[in-house]
Amino acid sequence: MFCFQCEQTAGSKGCTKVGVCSKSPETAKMQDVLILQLKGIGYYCNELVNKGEEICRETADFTMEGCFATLTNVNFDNDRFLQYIKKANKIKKELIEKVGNESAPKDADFMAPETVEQVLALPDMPNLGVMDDENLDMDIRSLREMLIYGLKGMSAYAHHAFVQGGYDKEVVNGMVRFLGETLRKDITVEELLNLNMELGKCNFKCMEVLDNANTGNYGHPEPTEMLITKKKGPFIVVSGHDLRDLRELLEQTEGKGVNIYTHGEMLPGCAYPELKKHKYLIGNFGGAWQDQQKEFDNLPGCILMTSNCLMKPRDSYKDRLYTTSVVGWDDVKHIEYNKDQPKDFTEMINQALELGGFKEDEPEKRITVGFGRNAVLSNAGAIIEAVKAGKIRHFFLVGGCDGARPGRNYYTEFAEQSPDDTIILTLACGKFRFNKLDLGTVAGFPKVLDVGQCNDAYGAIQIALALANAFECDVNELPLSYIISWYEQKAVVVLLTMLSLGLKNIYLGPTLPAFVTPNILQVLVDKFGLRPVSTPEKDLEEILGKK
Ligand code: FS2
Ligand code: SF4
Repeated sequence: MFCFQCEQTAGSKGCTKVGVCSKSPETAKMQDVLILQLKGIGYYCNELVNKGEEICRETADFTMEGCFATLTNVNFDNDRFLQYIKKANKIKKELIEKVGNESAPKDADFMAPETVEQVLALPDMPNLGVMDDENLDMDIRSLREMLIYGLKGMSAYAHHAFVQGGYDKEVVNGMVRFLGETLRKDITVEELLNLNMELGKCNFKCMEVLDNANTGNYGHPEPTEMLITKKKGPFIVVSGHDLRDLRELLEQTEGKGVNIYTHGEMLPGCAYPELKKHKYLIGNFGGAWQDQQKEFDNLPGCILMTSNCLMKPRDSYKDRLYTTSVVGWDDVKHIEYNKDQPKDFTEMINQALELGGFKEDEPEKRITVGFGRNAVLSNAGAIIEAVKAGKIRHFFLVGGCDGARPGRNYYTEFAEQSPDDTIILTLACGKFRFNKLDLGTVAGFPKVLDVGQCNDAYGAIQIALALANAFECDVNELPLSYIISWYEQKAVVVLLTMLSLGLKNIYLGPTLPAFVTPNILQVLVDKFGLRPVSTPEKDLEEILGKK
């Protein structure tokens, strides 16, 4: 195996024996084969679009779901990957019959064998995996993989939008075109750079569609004081990003005496009016994803994983863990997706009741969440006044993924050391590094404004664009700096979106992606002023000293 798609990759170079995430070499191979299948499907779908025809909904759904399943910490189940591979063969066959195979690039028509053993026995071949061709220029490989990881990220956002009624043809057409382009052998560095920027723009659209689906279904998040301590009684912990799953579970637990806690990236779910109206959505349990094995150990309740980030389950809670949607782990109960019907959570609800839950209440503690774009921008007037009066000197967007590396203390220290007249906007699971610290208020606002999930990066960018409009300046002239932490591929595509919108001087950490070669890094530094984080002291001085 060879995988270097995420930040915790072995030795900051690549996982070659087994994933640091626990991905086995077998699962890595199943994923590589599926990705090769999807590249071909992308190519043929794009041919269909060029002929003026539409991609059918089933193929679009499958492309997003299959790609999402290969994202870090999502699906580790070889049998599930085999099902995806079989379906990919079927879809591809139909596409070839429709559009022909005359000018297709090599391997676009690759058909995979249909047993796990046969897939695992496939020999090395061009386009299969990252290190498919030892003669490939490393900068081309770097940008090709960046494009593929960006596509994995966008597929996640698209999937979340699709299941909530936010379907968009522009996003689907972009997805298949970019997938098909990764098969081209004559591609140049410049073309690949442009494709990555085009993907960033396409993802902005995708995130807009997702934002509309979320706010259209559940209303705009509103500032909400959320419980972060345990309450007595049976419970279910809901993790991941899928708000539709949260809603369906809330509807099915109505009147049953089961408390619902959000976990990880589901935390902002507590701030949507149509979700928080369910009074037994009582709070958030635990911290970021990398703490789950410790926090779920012997948990007297059930856990539902609706998307990333899933870690190898311990035996002490495996029997009360449930996956759904794209998520999968061998021998863990899986709740199927029903297209037009709600999912059936009965078994999990009954198990939660049997387990009995927490024995007593913990002393109460709350934090404030729910500063989505609407909540922040409805205060735009007061914010602008406070900036003009010198009460707010600077904004930092400290957002992105959390992870296990010790260097991630940078983000806690950055928040602690940021001066008292600065405000931190945050989103995604990186916020767990500082969202429970009492950092007080600035000009009447909480110092830390929680914009939401990584899925809400669209909202954060809208806030920046609206402020630039209000101050009548370029977005890069705002008193706003971006301090981004990355871990998986959604962060890759959000970064591409930010770059494609012209946002400059982004600080990226805790380490730079292993898939970015020194030459490509230099391009990103020269063109966009992208820079690695150093120490909070130095970076704060560099940012604020300049102002
Ligand atoms: Fe965090 Fe994990 Fe949000 Fe990422 S819960 S690192 O996949 O999606 O952010
Ligand atoms: Fe390694 Fe990350 Fe790939 Fe897992 S996803 S195998 S940890 S690079």
